[in-house]
Amino acid sequence: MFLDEKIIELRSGKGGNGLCSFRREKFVPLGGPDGGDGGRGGSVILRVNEQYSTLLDMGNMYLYEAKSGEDGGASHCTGGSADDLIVNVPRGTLVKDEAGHILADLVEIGQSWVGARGGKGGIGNPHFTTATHQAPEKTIPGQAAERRVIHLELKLMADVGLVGFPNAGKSSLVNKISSGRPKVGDYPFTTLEPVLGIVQMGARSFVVADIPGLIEGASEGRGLGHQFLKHIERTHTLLFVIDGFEEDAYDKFVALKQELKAFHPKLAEKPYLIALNKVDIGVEKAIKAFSKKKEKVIVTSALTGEGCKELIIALDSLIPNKQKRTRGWGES
Ligand SMILES: Nc1nc2c(ncn2[C@@H]2O[C@H](COP(=O)(O)OP(=O)(O)OP(=O)(O)O)[C@@H](O)[C@H]2O)c(=O)[nH]1
Ligand SMILES: [Mg+2]
Repeated sequence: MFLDEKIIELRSGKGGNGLCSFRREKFVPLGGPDGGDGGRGGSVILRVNEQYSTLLDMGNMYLYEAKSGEDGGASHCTGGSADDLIVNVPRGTLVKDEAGHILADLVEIGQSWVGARGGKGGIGNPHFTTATHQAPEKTIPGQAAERRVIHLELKLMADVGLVGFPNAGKSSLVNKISSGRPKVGDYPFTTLEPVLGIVQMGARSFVVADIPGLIEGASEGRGLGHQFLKHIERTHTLLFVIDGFEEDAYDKFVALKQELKAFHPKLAEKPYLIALNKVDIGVEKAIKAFSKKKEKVIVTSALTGEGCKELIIALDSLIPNKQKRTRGWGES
């Protein structure tokens, strides 16, 4: 499952205390009570921000803490209230408590949810004055702060699905260009289930899905990859990862396309890019073979990072903006 997750702690501000105070003035023998009320503590509010597309956009802060309200002052001075702290989250964020109960499902742009409510301000002693009790010393302290640890979840739809034969370097590339950390191994079928990674490009991000290697006959159920072809059905763009060191690199590409088409003709119609990987060990023959067929390739090395930036830019330009913004809810 493509799930982006994050745990954060919210702490609201405590309310300011009400003050017990009496007016003291020269020549006024008995000043009345004049303690001010406390100010309100700040709340911590989660709000959907359309600029955010993944939880990664929130940065890596764990504790979100609003300020406390100020205590009341003498001469009926009410303490200042603290500002609410707004925590921006991407659209589609599901909020759960530590036990896994759903607290909020933030699906609309601008939708907000008070995660930790600021404490109410306390009450100063003048409020307790009665006909028979003119000099009360009673006050009410500010309300305590709230603290809550929450789990944020965002269902992601991968924008880019990586397809390739085993050992082509799909997982290595995902490690290099995204936040995903799939296992890499020098043997086929290292990747046994899809791994998601978020690629950050300036203020924007998109999601890549590493899937297990396909083999010929995958569309009929051979190997592992076929179970995951359905995942790439939902992705917008495909990235063919080809081991450029292999003699038959171009044939491998044709075979992959064939498998996709056999699984579902629509898969073969998706926009795609080709990463000719392992340039560090020589891919000249493969480059020639692809250019002969007028197939544009991006030459990469997941080992040295060569071509990876170019690959990110090219992938990003293929993903329409709409997809970037509407990702994250509805679909699972
Ligand atoms: N020289 C070189 N080796 C690479 C490169 N990319 C990957 N490799 C190596 O190729 C082997 C396979 O890499 P993986 O990333 O696990 O390949 P994969 O496509 O994910 O393989 P499966 O999960 O089995 O389908 C590993 O030994 C990597 O270190 C590259 O650009 N250059
Ligand atoms: Mg792999």
